[in-house]
Amino acid sequence: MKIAVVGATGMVGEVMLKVLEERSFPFTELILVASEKSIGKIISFKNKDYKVIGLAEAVALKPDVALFSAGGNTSLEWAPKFAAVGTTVIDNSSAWRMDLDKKLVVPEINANQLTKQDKIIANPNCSTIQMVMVLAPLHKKYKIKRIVVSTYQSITGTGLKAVKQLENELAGVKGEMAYHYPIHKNAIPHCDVFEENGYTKEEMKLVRETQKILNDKTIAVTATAVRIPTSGGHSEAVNVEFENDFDINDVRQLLSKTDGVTVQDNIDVNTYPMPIYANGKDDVFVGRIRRDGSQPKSLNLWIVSDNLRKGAATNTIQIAEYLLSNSLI
Ligand code: 11C
Repeated sequence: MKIAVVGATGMVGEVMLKVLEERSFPFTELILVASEKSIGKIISFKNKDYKVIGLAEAVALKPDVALFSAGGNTSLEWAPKFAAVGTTVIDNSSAWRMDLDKKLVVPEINANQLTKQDKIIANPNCSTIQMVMVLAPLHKKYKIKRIVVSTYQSITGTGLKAVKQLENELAGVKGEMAYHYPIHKNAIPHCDVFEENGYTKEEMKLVRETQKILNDKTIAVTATAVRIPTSGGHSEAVNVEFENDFDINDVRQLLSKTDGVTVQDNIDVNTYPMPIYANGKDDVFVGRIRRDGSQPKSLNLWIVSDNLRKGAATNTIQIAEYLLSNSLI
């Protein structure tokens, strides 16, 4: 079992290595891959040093599975080359998510669709993963009609350049900007690029990916994605309207029994999810669970998760674990 991590020097790549180690993912060979400028770097994993190699060299080694987090363009060019030598690619970028032939997988929800023929598998966007983890069981029971979501996204979702921007601002140092504006003491309603319809690509991922993962194009979704100066996780205020009415205690009970979801909801003692709690954890946290009094059959939720873990690295590795335990690789 040879495993490659493509984008091993990036923020998600680093967390992938941590998660592989924590979960004792069973491999015989670890291949660390990055772009030209990082080739030759040494990365330590379980007290052993590994030299980072380039993409062409990695393809020639024919890994059984490659965990990609190296950006959309790298995925578009290189995932097919790995697939052609028999590697199963699990890709974190947005490159393949909406491709009709590719599966978009959150293991707790739809890993059962996977087959041996799936050589490029897409990992959803972080803000989508945490939302559908909570909404999938509710959709099954009450059928969702419409979702209104506003996100409060961590700078770590943008990458190292954004983390550096905030550090520079805090230190009062001028430096390279990841955003058009300062992020310290700010909230920027602009995640990823704008599309022609006036929404950002991040907002449209919440629309399109949710429908694909929940396998229901009738679900109406509208989103506003905002960047805030936090690390540790993305937060989301979610309003959901259902076809069928619910009992609020049943909703709480259902969510507390859902694998990968932790209910943190006790306003009497000020308990609710926050990025400082989610940071470094694999679960998705949900709280502020309450009926929307302004219209029937509607619910308000507050959902928080570590965007680099369940939103990226952990979900990818869970897909690999599923493939392995079902003899699909
Ligand atoms: C963000 N969600 O927080 C993004 C990061 O489509 O995989 C991941 C981008 C993606 O900005």
